Parts: sequence; C-alpha cells; structure tokens
Amino acid sequence: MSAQFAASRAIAQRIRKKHEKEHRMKTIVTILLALSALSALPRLAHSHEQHVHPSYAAGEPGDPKKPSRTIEVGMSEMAYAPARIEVKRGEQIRFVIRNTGADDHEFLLATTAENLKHAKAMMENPHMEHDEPNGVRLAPKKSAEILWKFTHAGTFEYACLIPGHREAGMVGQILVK
Ligand SMILES: [Cu+2]
Repeated sequence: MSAQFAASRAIAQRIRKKHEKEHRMKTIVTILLALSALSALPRLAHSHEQHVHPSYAAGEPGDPKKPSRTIEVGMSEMAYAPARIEVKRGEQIRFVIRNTGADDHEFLLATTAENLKHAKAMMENPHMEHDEPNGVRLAPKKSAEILWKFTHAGTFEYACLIPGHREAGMVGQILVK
C-alpha cells in the first residue's frame, strides 16, 4: 500500500515538474515573442515615418565632404529673404537660415503638396516637433544650417508651417533645373 502510495506520489511529482517545465517554456516563448516584436518596432516606426513624410521628394540630405554652395535665408514676419531660389539638379546647397524676426519660424523643404499635408497635421498639433533633416524651427535670433542635395528637377518650396504663417506669406520657391 505504502509502495503504491510512493509510486503515485512520484508520478504526481513528475507531472507537476512537467507542468512547471511547460510553464517555463511558455514564459520564455512569450518573452522571446515580446522581444522580437520590440525589435521590429523601430523598423515599423521608420517605414511609417517615411510614409507620413515622403519629404525627400526634394532630394536628400547632403554630404558634408562634398562641395556645396551657400545660400543665406532670412526669416521674419511673415516672409523669407530671398523668396525664390534656383539650383541645378545634383547641386548641393548649404542653407544658412537665420530667424531675424520676433517669433518662432520654420524652414521646411518639401513639395507644396507635402507641406500642405504637414501644415494640416500641425493645425491639430501646433507644437509638433520636427527632427527631419529637411527642416528646422528657430527661435528669434537663432540660426541653423541645412545641407541638402537636390537630386530631382522640379519646383519645391520652403515654408513655415506654424499655423497661419504659410498662409500669411511664409513660403519660398525653389526651382531645380
Ligand atoms: Cu513662421
């Protein structure tokens, strides 16, 4: 009787161990799945970003090791100086952008369609941060540089998408020939 009891206890223990092992395996699998989901995130976020801002229709971020032409751009209420720029296709431009005004202003290089879409997003979220290489937001008296290579011919623009600014005239034209 006691031998039988011992045997059934041993069986019960083995079953419990098996369950514990299965549980551990399940936990490990869950963690692995979570980790692989996490590692997929940056890629997803990236492709999402590219989808939302296919901003690089105007070209691509420049290469600091390659020669460039410098163009100074002043921003104030509510205009850019100059308001029109011509570049050659393949040319690399170093924009030296200075806010000479009294309010914050932006310089966002894109197509008109992209900027209008972006402006709409900014109406819903006026404090939206831009960390794209094709744009910058500057406080009064601040300056920044954007190095850009114009790889496509066409008409592009730089605009300030702070609500009301583009509409009031903060838009400049870039003609890439
Ligand atoms: Cu502005």
